[in-house]
Amino acid sequence: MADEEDIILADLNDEELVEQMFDDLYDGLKEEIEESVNILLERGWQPYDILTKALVGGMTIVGNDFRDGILFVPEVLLAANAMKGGMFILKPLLAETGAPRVGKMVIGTVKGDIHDIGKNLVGMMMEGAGFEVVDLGINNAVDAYLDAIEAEQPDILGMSALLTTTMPYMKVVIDTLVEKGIRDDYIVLVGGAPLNEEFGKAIGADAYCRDAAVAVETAKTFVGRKHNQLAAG
Ligand code: B1M
Repeated sequence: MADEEDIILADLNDEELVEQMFDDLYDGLKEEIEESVNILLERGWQPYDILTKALVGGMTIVGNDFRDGILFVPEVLLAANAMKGGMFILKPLLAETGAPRVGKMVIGTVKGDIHDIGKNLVGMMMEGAGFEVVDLGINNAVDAYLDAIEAEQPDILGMSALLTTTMPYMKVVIDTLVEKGIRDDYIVLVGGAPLNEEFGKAIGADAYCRDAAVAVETAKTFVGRKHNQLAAG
């Protein structure tokens, strides 16, 4: 059997290459991931398919082994870094639809939480769908969201949380919007692996988005509705 160094990525068929990408992501091999992304692009793969089938698919395996105590934080950081390398190549391609701006979103990961891969993916897909996206990064306290929505006047406020300990902070932000009497000025969308629809409803968000594709569809629906209401009013 060929050892790792003997593998020529371009010689693998699509299925083998995606399998190899799962392994390379697992091993945090950023350059190999970048090369494979470029190979799949050259073979005519859609950027969205590379993202979901190869990169997110590989990250799911990493996530499961992290959960089961097989991988630890340093390895997962390397895997995340490799994934970001791939996403960096895909980002301009996903955003390249040339669609007119359909709305604006401010998005950030909540206070205490430094997970940003899912949020970045949502931002990329939203940009690809024609939204203007203002990304606040990670670890955002309520004031960061308030300052950004005041300065940017977005249609949508998006929040991401990956920890069961940080997801309740979304309610702190929404409650503050209510206190200030500005809750209904924004469409509030929330997402992240530990959330669900029930949680979204319970904290007063407009919708919970299971993944980036759902986030785009939900955003379009709500922004369309808002524009119709404005036109009717
Ligand atoms: Co963390 N971590 N992590 N981690 N990490 C999880 C979340 C965990 C589930 C792993 C596990 O145990 N199985 C677990 C949480 C358990 C829990 O809360 N119940 C966990 C833990 C415990 C921790 C630490 C506490 C570990 C430690 O230090 N002991 C620590 C916390 C640090 C902190 O935040 N304060 C920690 C650290 C890290 C790393 C730094 C090593 C790294 C983050 C690197 C980075 O993001 N730059 C990391 C990673 C990578 C993960 C896993 C493995 C993968 C997350 C990911 O990127 N998924 C994760 C396991 C898992 O989720 N299975 C885990 C891929 C991404 C595309 O999916 O983020 O779900 P996701 O995003 C999706 C949807 O959720 C949705 O769309 C996205 C795209 O489809 N979505 C939105 C997300 N945000 C949205 C916002 C929206 C809409 C949709 O707004 C409109």
